Amino acid sequence: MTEWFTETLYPDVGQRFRIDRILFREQTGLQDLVIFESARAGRVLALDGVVQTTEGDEFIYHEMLTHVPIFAHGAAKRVLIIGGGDGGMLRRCLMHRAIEQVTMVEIDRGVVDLCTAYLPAISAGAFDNPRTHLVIDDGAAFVKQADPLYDVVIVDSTDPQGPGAVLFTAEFYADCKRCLAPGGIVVTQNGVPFFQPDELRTSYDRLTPLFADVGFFTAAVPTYYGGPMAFGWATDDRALRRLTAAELQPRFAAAGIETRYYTPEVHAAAFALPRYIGRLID
Ligand code: AG3
Repeated sequence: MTEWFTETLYPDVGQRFRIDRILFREQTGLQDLVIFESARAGRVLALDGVVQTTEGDEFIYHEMLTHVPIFAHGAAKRVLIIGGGDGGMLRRCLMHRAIEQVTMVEIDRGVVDLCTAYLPAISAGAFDNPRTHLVIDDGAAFVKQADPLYDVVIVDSTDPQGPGAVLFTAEFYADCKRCLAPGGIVVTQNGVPFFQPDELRTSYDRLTPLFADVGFFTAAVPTYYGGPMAFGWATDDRALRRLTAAELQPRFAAAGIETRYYTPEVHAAAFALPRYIGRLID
């Protein structure tokens, strides 16, 4: 009998994966976690019925939420990741040799432990890096008391349901802003606008009173299906969003980082929004 994982993110449409092998399934105390093997996407992590990451396409999501703000900033030394339990974001940040410390605040230790055990290719040793500072805590509580020393804050959240909902509130965004060093940038996972238009609008409305420049960039991640995913961009430095591929190219070359999705051209182009997405925030 063929077994399927059917995603339950939307009430009326969904994607499914054939499960070739279940590697792990458990209630972590906070979330329902499953890791399974699929022919098309490799190993898949789902939380509460929603695909969070797959070996097959994690590079698109993780490269875009790290290299875009880090290269745009140009001199980032400290990065804060909220969430990101699989370690894919952490690994990409650590590729930047100029970054001195990456603090990652994950609410669910179970996710970190199980991903290290069953999805080791995603973190690839990042949790053992001496520049990694792993904190198991509620990200919303952490940003309330953290010092303002981060050049880039990356919100690698689930959708705004369950424990991740607080990471989309105005209060949380204000606290993120407070954690930024001058010239800092906040980036967020902001859903797939074709299916989740309200998520984009709500985040835009909550971020704009706080920052001089708020926008979105996109990338199509196949297993977050439904067209491009939107990533929120918030900073007080308006110039950072306008960097051209030619300006980014020397930074990328100097970093010597190998990528599979990110290029300076993709970076600059990612801020061009398809009309149906741009209209959501007009
Ligand atoms: N967090 C983003 C999952 C979003 C899925 N949502 C969706 N398809 N609308 C992933 C964590 C990976 N580090």
